[in-house]
Amino acid sequence: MSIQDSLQQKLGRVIAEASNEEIYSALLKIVQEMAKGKERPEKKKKLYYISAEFLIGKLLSNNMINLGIYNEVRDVLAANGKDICEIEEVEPEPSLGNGGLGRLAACFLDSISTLGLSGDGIGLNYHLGLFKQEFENELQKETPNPWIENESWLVKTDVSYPVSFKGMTLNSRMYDIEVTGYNNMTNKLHLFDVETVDEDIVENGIDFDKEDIEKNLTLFLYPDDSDEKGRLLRIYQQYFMVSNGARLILDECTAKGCSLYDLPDYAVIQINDTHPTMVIPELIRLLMERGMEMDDAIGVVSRTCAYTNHTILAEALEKWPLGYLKKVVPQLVPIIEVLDDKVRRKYADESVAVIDRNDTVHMAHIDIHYGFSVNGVAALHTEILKQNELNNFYKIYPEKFNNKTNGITFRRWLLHCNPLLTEMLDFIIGKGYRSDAKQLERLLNFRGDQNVLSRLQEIKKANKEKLCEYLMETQGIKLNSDSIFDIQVKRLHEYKRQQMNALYVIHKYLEIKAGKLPATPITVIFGAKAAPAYIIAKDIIHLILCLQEVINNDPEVSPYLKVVMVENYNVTKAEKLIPACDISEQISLASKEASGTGNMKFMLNGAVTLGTDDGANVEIHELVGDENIFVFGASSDEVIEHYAKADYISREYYEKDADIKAAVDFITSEKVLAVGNAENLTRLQNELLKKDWFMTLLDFKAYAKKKEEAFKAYENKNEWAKKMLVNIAKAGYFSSDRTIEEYNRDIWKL
Ligand code: 26Q
Repeated sequence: MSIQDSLQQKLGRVIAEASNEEIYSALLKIVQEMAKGKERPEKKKKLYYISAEFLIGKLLSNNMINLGIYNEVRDVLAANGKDICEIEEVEPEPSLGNGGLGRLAACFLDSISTLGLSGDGIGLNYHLGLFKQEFENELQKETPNPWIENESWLVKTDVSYPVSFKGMTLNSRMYDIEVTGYNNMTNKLHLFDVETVDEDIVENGIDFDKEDIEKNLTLFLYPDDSDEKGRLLRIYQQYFMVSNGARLILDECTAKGCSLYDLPDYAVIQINDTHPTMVIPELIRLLMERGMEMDDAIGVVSRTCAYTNHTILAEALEKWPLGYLKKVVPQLVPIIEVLDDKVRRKYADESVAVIDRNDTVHMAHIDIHYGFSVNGVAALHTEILKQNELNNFYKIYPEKFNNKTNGITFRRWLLHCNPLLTEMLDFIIGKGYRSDAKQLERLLNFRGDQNVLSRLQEIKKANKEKLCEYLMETQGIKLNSDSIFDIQVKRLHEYKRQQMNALYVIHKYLEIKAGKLPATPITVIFGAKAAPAYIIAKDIIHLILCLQEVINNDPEVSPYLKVVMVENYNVTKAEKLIPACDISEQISLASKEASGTGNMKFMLNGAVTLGTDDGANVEIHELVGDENIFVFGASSDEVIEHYAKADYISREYYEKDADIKAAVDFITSEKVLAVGNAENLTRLQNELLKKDWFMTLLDFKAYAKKKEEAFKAYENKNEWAKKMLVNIAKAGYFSSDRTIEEYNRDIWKL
């Protein structure tokens, strides 16, 4: 049946008369039926990717692209007076992740299906995704973010397990989301839920009773680790996820005839950061329950589990007081004690213990001792793990350590979000790059082709215009599509240094006020959510919103400089922002950003990176060469040395440099105080002067200088277009298809 016919059949009437909502729900059903027909037959060995977050974003268009029906649907709709973009607007975004780690898991599922590998995701069905961000009085306000409607991608299964906590047993329910691969079969994302969750317990914003576990277990996605409260609830969530996951895995393997002693031949479990680490003791417990000796169970589990580390920020490494585990999951405590005991018998080094002298359980240590693989997410990150952060473990288990540089799915981050660029690429280098991303390098042959360079500029301009329209509609902000779009979008964190970008904005404002005008107007765009309990992060948002007020309303300055903070930055907004970007801000303090993946998305869409040699920026730098990237700042070695010597004093930089002083002083100037709060602004200023843990002032001058260089380079339109071209051509390496091939080759061996 043609798309036209099946749409009409589902709608029960002609397309032209149906509402966007009706068309969305009809398409959802069509896609689900098509996906069902492509389910993978069971294979002996399967990957289980366990993650507390899957930031999948909207699914309709992506699924249609992967099923190969997107263009036909778009054309049928257009012929009936409907715009596919408006249908897309109807779909709520499932924001089941905080940022990079969750989005990575989603890209991986896409690539696993696309490569035809047998692998499912296991996670939690949060009823409310990451909070919705609203701006009120130049401050972030959090509101609930529901995404489950009557018609949704979730398919209820008959899988259910009783999960026991101290003094309470909860019955789970498994829901599945079909993950369609590009021109290939489908795998599943299994999301576990409890049927007793009650959305009505949420009040004023996103508050709720943290102790009513039956009603709140899968109610919310945790908005980060900075929230001191609710740590017990976090343990409930984690155990619920892994206990369900472990039973599903054992059931599926036994159904395939596995004897449990050969579990590693049937299953490999990738543990996405330490959030699912309790799967290790839980699997050991379940195997023992099924009659296995403890030592055998430990051996089997250790050959099944592999761990990915996503951070070197010490404060983000999960550690649970043993007392918490006793309160929530006492059944795991004796097992964790044995795991600790075995380590202590073998290694005198206190720093590698599972339970430390303060009775705190170090989750990553369980993964490293009792998993067969430990990987970092970019070359530099893995080196830092080996040489610094996890050096004591590396000395014990050098063979376990390996690098898997992150990647992104080109289906979403090119084909879907940038149709104009896709069309041009199809035309000049053929469609092969869609499944073999390295073929993007063919673009290099067109470096001297004036038509191609002009077309790249036209496409960028068109994408900027589209973004302008969108921001006008959604936030009532008028932007100039002929200005330079300089964009920093990512979670708000001091190490990512949005505050350094904000200081530059002040610096530029003061320059313009003094009569020094930029050759081309500049638009600085931010998008970021701050964890609700992360005070300084919220102060930084406040500063940016105040600057937006002050600068955009200053008629002397606003023709040359505009600042915009996009509200509620999420996957959907990323898809609109990234294709419109000229300069991609990747300015973390070197050594702190494990990889970054936004940097890859921007590059793929023809933005030029302004960044530090950190995370995957290092690899971008190597690929595109010095002429096609703007790199500045202290190196990771220098930064690590500053920390070791504790010799960085931010005030010295403030006092000896007039530009730094002027910019920092401006935070509490009359102009800013007229629109903002003294409390927030003073606190932020003091933080920069007295602490500045992430060394903003250390790198500020080098940053400002490099940014000027980038702006100057932009003036030569043709040379800039060549930089765009090289960035796109070299982005192939960052396809998550490549990343997944490496995981499979080195770790999963499916
Ligand atoms: C921890 C404890 C309690 C509650 C929450 C958390 C928590 C939640 C989310 C800790 C960390 C996260 C998210 C981490 C994350 O997104 N890391 C990013 O992972 C990306 C994919 O590998 C990298 O590209 C980024 O560099 C890294 O910051």
